[in-house]
Amino acid sequence: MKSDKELKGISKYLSYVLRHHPESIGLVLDEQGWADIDALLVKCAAKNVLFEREDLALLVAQNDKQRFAIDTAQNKIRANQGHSIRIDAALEPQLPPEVLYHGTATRFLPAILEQGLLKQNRLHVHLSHEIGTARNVGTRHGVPVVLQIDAAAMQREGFIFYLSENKVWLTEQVPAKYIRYEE
Ligand code: HQG
Repeated sequence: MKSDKELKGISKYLSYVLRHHPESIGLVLDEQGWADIDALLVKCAAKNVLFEREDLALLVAQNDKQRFAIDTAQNKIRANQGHSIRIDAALEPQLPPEVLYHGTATRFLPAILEQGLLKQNRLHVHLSHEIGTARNVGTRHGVPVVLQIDAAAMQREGFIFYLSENKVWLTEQVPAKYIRYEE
């Protein structure tokens, strides 16, 4: 049985493989981003990242942000969001809350207020329903600042929003006119 620390290390490795670089271990994802669990175990083991099916089940169930999903037949695993590689998670457009939040670092503010929020190397811009979550995301990048997004206006004006399985709001871009922040 793995310790929490070991599971966290495996989780980070799986984020890298399943969101960004499956080819780094010779893994092929299907169009919806699913990886065969048996293949994943073998290919990770070949890179000396050793874990069992049971470790994976525990890691998925306990993951603080529910980053991964295992299919009902228990044969496949995928990252719920955060990809840079093209996958079609088959998400249905959803009506967003009136306001959504995006946490970022203060040093990005000038560029964001000029260009809007861009998805950079991910498939979507990531937005949160809760300020606290957004602040934590911002802290990952430096001195945090939380931007308030007028999601209702965006939706009215034709922007499409998706909700990932782990409740992250996703959209293609956020033009600067929909962004507010407190000094
Ligand atoms: C910034 C974590 C300059 C943007 C989190 C962000 C999230 C701009 C950074 C998920 C910009 C991209 C994603 C512009 C956006 N000029 N900077 N025009 N537009 N940016 O990591 O949203 O723990 O790709 O503000 O919880 O920080 O990995 O995106 O600071 O859900 O599961 O460019 O990652 O989840 O950074 O984080 P990221 P993010 P996990």
